[in-house]
Amino acid sequence: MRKPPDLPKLIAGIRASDRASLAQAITLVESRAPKHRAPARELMQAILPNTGGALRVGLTGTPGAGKSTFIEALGMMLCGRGKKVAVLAVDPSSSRTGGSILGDKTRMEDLARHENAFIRPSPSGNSLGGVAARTREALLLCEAAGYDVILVETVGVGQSETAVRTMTDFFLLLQIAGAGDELQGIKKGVIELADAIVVNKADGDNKMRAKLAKVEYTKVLHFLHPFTPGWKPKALTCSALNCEGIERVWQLIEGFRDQLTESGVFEARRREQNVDWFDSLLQSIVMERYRAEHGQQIQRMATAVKDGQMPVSVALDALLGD
Ligand SMILES: Nc1nc2c(ncn2[C@@H]2O[C@H](COP(=O)(O)OP(=O)(O)O)[C@@H](O)[C@H]2O)c(=O)[nH]1
Ligand SMILES: [Mg+2]
Repeated sequence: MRKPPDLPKLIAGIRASDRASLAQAITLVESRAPKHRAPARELMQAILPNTGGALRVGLTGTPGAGKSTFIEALGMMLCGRGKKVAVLAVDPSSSRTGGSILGDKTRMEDLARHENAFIRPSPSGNSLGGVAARTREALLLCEAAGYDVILVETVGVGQSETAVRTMTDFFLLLQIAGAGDELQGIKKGVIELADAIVVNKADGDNKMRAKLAKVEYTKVLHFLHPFTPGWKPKALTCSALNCEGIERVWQLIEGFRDQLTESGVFEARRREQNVDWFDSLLQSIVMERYRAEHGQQIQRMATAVKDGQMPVSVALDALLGD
């Protein structure tokens, strides 16, 4: 983005749901160039009244579980019903791998071409915090552009599931039936974040195993404390490849939204998520500034602590002193 953005035009374009304007706006908020910060802030302020209207769905699962295929199937189903679907990604490793979704566009060929769909690869960056912050802003921009459903995909690098959980309403874990031990290969704790576990590839020879896995997951979920107050996480099966069971997954998500809207949890959580976002940005910005100003002292204290010359409490006092 070389020329300064024409903000009024950009904002009008977003409100008119013009995809090129949306893409350009996301590029602006993803930019780390200092000269883009002020216009990016102005943009976010301007579109704020038009945000909040989408159902935000997080999706995680190990590579190969079928996330891209699932997004294509669900996305095409929703687009076929006249809904507008945006796909975003949180993948802090994508600067290395070249962007998971970008490569995946081949698996989402029909969706990528559909006029109701918008697909955006993960912003580059090596800090999860930065990637997540920019994805949140992209999400709000998609809402302002009139997208009804926003799917946020993550491959589960580091803490990225937690980051996606904190920016979405519904969190879906896509699994495949393993050989015997269903809990193998899943990072501990991810199940606890899920509102649903969907066992994919329930087709052909694999159908029976997928059904058994679903039974296992149902048992596991029964003993876990639900992440979303008042919601009992469910296990389902589907075949993203054959578009089977996708409708049931969507019904579950809509049922979730209706139930939680009724109980007030839906809105309450979004408000909390905003405060969490504010808190985590505040933390990282304050840290960044402090490090920029006091880098050398921090380094000295860290060395002293490392060499056992100073207790941590004393080093902190020396730094922050009072
Ligand atoms: N049999 C079968 N294969 C599937 C299904 N969903 C995805 N696959 C295949 O699994 C592989 C990985 O799928 P992909 O969507 O790229 O997984 P991702 O890495 O989680 O995004 C591809 O070869 C897909 O064709 C399914 O429902 N059934
Ligand atoms: Mg993929």
